[in-house]
Amino acid sequence: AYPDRLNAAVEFVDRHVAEGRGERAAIHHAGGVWSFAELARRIDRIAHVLVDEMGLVPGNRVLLRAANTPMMVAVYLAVIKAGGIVVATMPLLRAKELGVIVDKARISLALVDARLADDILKVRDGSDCLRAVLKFGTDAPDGLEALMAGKPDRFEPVDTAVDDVCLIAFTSGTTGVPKGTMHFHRDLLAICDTYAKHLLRATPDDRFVGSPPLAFTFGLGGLVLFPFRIGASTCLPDKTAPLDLLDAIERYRPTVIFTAPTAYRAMLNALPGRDIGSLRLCISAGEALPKATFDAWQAATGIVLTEGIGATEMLHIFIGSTPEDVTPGATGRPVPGYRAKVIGPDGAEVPDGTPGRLAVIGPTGCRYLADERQTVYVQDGWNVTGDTYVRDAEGRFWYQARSDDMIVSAGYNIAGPEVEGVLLTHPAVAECGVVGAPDDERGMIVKAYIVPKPGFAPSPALVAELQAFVKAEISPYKYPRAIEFVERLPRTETGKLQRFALREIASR
Ligand code: 3SK
Repeated sequence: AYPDRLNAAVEFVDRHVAEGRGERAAIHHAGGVWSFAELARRIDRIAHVLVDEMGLVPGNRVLLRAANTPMMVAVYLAVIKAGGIVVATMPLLRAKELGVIVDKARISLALVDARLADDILKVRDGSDCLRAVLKFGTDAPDGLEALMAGKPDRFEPVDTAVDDVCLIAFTSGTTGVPKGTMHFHRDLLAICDTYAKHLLRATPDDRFVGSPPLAFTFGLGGLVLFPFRIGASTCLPDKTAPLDLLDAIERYRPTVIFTAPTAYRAMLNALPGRDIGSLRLCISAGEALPKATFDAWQAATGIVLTEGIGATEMLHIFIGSTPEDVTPGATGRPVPGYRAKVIGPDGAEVPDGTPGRLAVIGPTGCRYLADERQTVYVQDGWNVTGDTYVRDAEGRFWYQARSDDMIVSAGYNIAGPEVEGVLLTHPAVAECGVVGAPDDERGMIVKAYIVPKPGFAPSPALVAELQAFVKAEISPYKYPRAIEFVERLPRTETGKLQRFALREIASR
């Protein structure tokens, strides 16, 4: 239970300063370290700029656009402290995509890293709601840093209600149609007091690092909210590609890492000679974790990867595991505070062992911004996800596929991710995506798109070898009847495989 009036920014930063922890490290970055006190001063000055110079009033929606930089953290929390609503956007988005978000969320103001300003300036010129764009990370006299210089160090937080919206997180999901999901001040605390408290069990001496963008709630939670809730620190290296993450681990000595299976696989290839001994907790989310990746990481590092499934709609992870309670291949159990069930097409719970749609209920939940998909996604308070799961008799949840990723071939139900998991254990396969391709005889056939590892040239012999490999590992009817070698796979800005894009290609 939280008080009725609460501003989340105060809980994540000011509380540490007020309780004597101001000098503790909050952010390690290429330029040094910001303490909680330093971060608080910056947040307050930015909040003054937002109100005094940009005319922010509580409830205004403010678009943010930056990579994972310390200033991105400061502007995020400043908007919330000033009673605004953050709409953080992925750095990779272009003007067309930003325009959709600006229009849908009725954005009034934007704070953007100067290096990423061009696209949003184009949007402002044609927008009927976006009235000001301010750049940061620049020496320009009209930039945010120059304006901050003349502002006081203290800003009185806006007296928000615990269930005022403070964040609209957009998800293009894996389907490509953006939806805005609204989250309250209390939701930001709730993910820390459920998932992070019970499954991460971090301490103030932990240091967090990872690759998900702060504009993705996976990154916001894992790299800002979870550490800051307990006065721990975060490391924000300039770059977060897998090899940069290895550099960051050697440089900052983090203890907790959040990233996706693809990044663990890429790090594994470059691991020999690197020192990642500071890590004690490795969290894999954003995509289902293939058992092959789990095994390879454990063999190479001795660390058990802990998996979680989350959703932008739920803000963060709602089923997960601890290193002590990992069953390889299973996602885990519902996070304390959440309940989960597997339902059939009629909405009724199916028996354990039967695949069905995953539904979840908890302290955070889906509230779409002006989107009729709300009634499909939320039924009787339960959030019905797009994932097919099986629950076992011990209450563990096992991922099968996105519900629309099940391939029905000659009457067999085949989960694309299962076939991907097998292919990934073959030495020639770096990445792969498995979808259904239309077929006159079987309705659908299993088709694999494969990025080969360096040194493995695509050839009919390699196709035959991979097919035989899958047949030997799992039921032969699941083997990919078609295999195509590609240079890269289509992924969302957050790195998720876009199987819908592969399906489109496969059906041409
Ligand atoms: O898996 C996801 O998509 C996700 C989304 C939001 C927050 C956390 C996670 C893992």
